[in-house]
Amino acid sequence: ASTVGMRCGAHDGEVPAEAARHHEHGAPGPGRCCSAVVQHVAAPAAAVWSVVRRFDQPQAYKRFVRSCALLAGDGGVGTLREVRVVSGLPAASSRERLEILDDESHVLSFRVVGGEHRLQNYLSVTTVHPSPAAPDAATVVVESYMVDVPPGNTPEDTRVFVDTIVRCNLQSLATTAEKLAA
Ligand code: A9S
Repeated sequence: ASTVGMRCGAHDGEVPAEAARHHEHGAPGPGRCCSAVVQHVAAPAAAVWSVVRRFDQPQAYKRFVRSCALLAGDGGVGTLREVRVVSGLPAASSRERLEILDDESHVLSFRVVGGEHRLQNYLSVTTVHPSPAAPDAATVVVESYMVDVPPGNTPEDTRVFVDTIVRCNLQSLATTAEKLAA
């Protein structure tokens, strides 16, 4: 995985324009910061998307998730989930609402609406595309986010913390999808 540059949600030229659009959050407001991470996966985009799209099952690849319960909805837009987090993080739980689930363009977006943690107003966008180099066999995943900088932290601190979690999630997503497709 690589972390992508200064513009929020910038991409590296491998991402189709219609997907890149979803990552253009604009300049973060005061006290907000953003970034994006790119992950290459050695599995077809359909396999990767089948894992990403399950908003009810983040534990399928997110290692920091201990459990997940739906509070409202059935996995479509508007679904509310409560995620409980493994110990060792400065967090206990997170309440998250599904904002976009586009099975045609392979776009998923959720927003953090509550919970016991320090990432207020976290907004995440994930897109999944066939790799231009090997469209039938390989995939590029882009995940961008925007979040409030917690009191007492800098934007740089915040990006380092969140990029680390997102990079872990995407590496685990790659392993999961590669096993699925094998
Ligand atoms: O789950 C994601 O897609 C990405 C992140 C950065 C999740 C962060 C998190 O859920 C914790 C893992 C619990 C860490 C939230 C909202 C706050 C944290 O402190």
